[in-house]
Amino acid sequence: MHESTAPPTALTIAGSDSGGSAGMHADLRTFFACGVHGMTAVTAVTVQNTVGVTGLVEIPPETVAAQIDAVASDIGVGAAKTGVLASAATIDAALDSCDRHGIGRGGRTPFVVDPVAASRSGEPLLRPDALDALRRRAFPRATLATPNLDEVRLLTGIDARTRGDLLDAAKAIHDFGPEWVLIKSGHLLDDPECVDLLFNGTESIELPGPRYATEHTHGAGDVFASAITAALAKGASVPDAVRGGKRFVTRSVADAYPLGSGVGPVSTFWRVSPRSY
Ligand code: PXL
Repeated sequence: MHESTAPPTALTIAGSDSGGSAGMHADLRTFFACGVHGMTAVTAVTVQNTVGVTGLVEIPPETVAAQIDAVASDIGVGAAKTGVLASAATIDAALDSCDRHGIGRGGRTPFVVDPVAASRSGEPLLRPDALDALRRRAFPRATLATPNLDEVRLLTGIDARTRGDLLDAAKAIHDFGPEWVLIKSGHLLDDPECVDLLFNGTESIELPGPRYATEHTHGAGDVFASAITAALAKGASVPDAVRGGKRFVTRSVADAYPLGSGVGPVSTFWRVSPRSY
C-alpha cells in the first residue's frame, strides 16, 4: 500500500461567506493554493453575495471552542488565524481553547489575528463588545496582528491617511501586545503604490507593492493573512511569511475577477490552474 506524507496544517477561526469570496472560503482556497491542509472553526454564517451581507447567524461560542479542541487534539495545528470573531463570548471561548492547545504567543503554534470588523460593503461583522475582547484577549496572544486602516481606526482611534501615519498606527496596535503588527495599507487609495508596514516594537519593515486599479478586492485581507499563515505553518519566520504573503495577495489582486453585480473577489486560481477556466 502507498502511504503519502501529510502536508502542513493550518486552522482558520472565521465566518463563512455564502458568495464564496471572503471569510473562511477565501482562507481555505489560499491554504490549498499554498500547499497546506486547511481546517475551520466556524464562528458565524453570513448570508451574502457580491452586493452585500443581509444576514449573520452566530455559532454558539462553545461550538467554536469544540471545533478548535477537536482538530487540535487529533490532527494538530501548524499555524492558526482568525477572521470574523463575532462577539466577546466567542473570542473568550476561542482564546481559552487556543490557550489549552498552545496556539499563540507562549505556545508552539504561530497565531495570526486578523481583526475583521466589517464586510467589504460596510455591514458590521463584530458586536461592539468584541473590540474590547480583541484588545484584551486576542492581541496579547498574537504572533502577528494584521489590521487594515478601518480596523486601526476602530481599535485605536488613529485615523491614518498617509504612508507617514502607518508607524503611529503600528505602534498603537503593538501596545495591545502582539509580537508583530502588519498594517495593511490597501485602503490608502490616494497612494499610487500599496506599501504595507511590518513592526515588532523595534524593527519596522516597509513592504512595497504595486496598486492595481480594480474594484474587485473582496477577500483581499483574508487571502493576505491566510497566505502568511500558510507560510508560518511551513516554518517560515514572520518577516519571510509576510513577504511571501504580500507576493501572493498582490498577484491575487492583479488577477481579481468580476462576479455578480457587485464587488468580485481577488483570485487564488493563478497559483493552481492559471488560465484553465
Ligand atoms: O473580508 C473580510 C470578511 C471576512 N469574513 C467574512 C466576510 C468578510 C467580508 O465581507 O463576510 C465572513
